[in-house]
Amino acid sequence: KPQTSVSLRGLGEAGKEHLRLSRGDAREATTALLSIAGFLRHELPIRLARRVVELDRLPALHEMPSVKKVREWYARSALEIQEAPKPADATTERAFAKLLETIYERHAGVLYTMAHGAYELRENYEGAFEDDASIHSFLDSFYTSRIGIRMIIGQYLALREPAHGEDAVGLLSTAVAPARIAEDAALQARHLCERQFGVAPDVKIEGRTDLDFEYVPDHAFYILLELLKNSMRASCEASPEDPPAVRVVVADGEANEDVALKVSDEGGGIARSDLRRVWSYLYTTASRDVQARGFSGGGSDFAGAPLAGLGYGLPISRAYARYFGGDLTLMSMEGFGTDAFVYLSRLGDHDEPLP
Ligand code: W6P
Repeated sequence: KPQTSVSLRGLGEAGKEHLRLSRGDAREATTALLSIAGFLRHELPIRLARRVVELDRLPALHEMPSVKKVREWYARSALEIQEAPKPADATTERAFAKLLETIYERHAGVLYTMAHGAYELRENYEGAFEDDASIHSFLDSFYTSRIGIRMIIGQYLALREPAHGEDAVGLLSTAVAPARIAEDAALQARHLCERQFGVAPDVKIEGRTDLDFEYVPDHAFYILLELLKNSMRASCEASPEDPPAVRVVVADGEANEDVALKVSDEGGGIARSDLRRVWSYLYTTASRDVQARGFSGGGSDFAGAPLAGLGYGLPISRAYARYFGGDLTLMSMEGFGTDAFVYLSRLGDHDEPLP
């Protein structure tokens, strides 16, 4: 069956409608939730089942024990949602939300487990698939799909909870201030950096520091934290005594298309021929020990990861930016430093990409 796209605008409008109705009487609020729950009960088994089919068709990777485990999670979740009683009143709606909470948790470790699957692939095939374009494009679509699934489940579950502040619409916020998010991410990145290197570079935030727009703050935070961690690591490795400051510039054009962010470091840059590896899910610089354990932690995608993870942070950050129609690119000057450009779409009417 075909999947149905949602857009930032669509999510925002449905969410605001629900908030408006929940200020009225409880019956109307339930009606709004029932319509979202009904959409999810129809949509999620389709999205999940498609991933099962794709996982089954993958060369080599589908035999890895970790990948089989992930396949089983997807299959089981698809069936559980399909077999769940149709949300038709407050009681069945509550039960449906409980089920989705369980499923959201079950899939929390998908990235870690798939990264472990890539490690198993390397162990078994000695890098034979490192440049396999079909595996790369599969993983890109698979993680993009996962972002979409978690966005629509997360938005529904968040709408059922008391709002986090007056700008919140579920997981969305009508006033995401990139400069504030960059400040928060810089604080966390500096903390991680100090733990690893004993020092951390300053972060200077410039440009449209007053700007805010409707977006998903968690996504913006994930991307900025990832970029700042990379820049700080490079800066500390280039100059361990006195790492040069990292600069964040916030820009917003006349066309109102995107909010653009630039994260610049003077960490010595990367060779043009190494850029390819930065976007790879199969190539990693992490130690075998880190790989065998998988990512430390687990749980939320948005919790702080160590500075040297499994190398998934950048491609996943790009998938987050692209999910609502934005993008992420890197430009580097080897011998000097690296600029990362993030475009966050503010049009809101881009339909989510559905692999
Ligand atoms: C580097 C390598 C890198 C990747 C992503 C963002 C910033 C940087 N800086 O040296």
